[in-house]
Amino acid sequence: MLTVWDKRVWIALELSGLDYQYIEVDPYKKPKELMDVNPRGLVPALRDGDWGCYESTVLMEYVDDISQKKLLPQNPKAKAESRLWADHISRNIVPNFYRYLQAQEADKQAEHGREFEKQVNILMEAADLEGPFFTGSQISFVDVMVGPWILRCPRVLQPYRGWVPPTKESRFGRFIAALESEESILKTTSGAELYLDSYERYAENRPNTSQVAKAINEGRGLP
Ligand SMILES: N[C@@H](CCC(=O)N[C@@H](CS)C(=O)NCC(=O)O)C(=O)O
Repeated sequence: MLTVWDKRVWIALELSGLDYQYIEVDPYKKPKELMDVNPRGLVPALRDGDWGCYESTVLMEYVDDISQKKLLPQNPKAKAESRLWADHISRNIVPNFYRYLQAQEADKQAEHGREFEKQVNILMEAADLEGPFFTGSQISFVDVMVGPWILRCPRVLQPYRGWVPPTKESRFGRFIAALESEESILKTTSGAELYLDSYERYAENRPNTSQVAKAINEGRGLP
């Protein structure tokens, strides 16, 4: 039985058809069950029997390795490209999401908002033209890597930062609609109130919020 903490790996497991259990933990409180698997105290973390591991991309690839239903393309070149875009998400999209949300001055919010939009557009320009998902009509690795962050645009960035949704017909608009109607994503998405509540501390850039908030405030990437 696999035990998982956090969204992206949860979606991957949901799509894999493997037997698993999801455990909701508050990563800010660093419960022992999380620390036992990840001494850094961050989610995602996963336990498989008496073995445990952590780091989003590592776990996403582990789930793909042990699953019959693959999220990564099997062609080595296409697989490398998916990994390349997963790296873009971790390196550019996610940190800019936090920079945009944690910025307190209007000019900084505008600047980081533009940067976030630019990084999302770079991903969209690399996507299959028809889509609606990144590599075509089916959800795959890159969609799961970025999906939870895209869902946070209308749920978190719009109320807190005035993020403006794209038109429905645009490539990004069609991508959002596809993610919003994908069963594995819907099943793992919390209600609107919980999003607002969880991200309020970031939107106000409260001191001692988290390791993530601290790293962003210090101009570093994600921990
Ligand atoms: N490099 C790590 C970063 C993980 C990460 O930032 N996790 C956040 C939630 S999305 C967390 O656990 N935050 C708690 C904290 O910052 O103290 C990964 O990709 O797995």
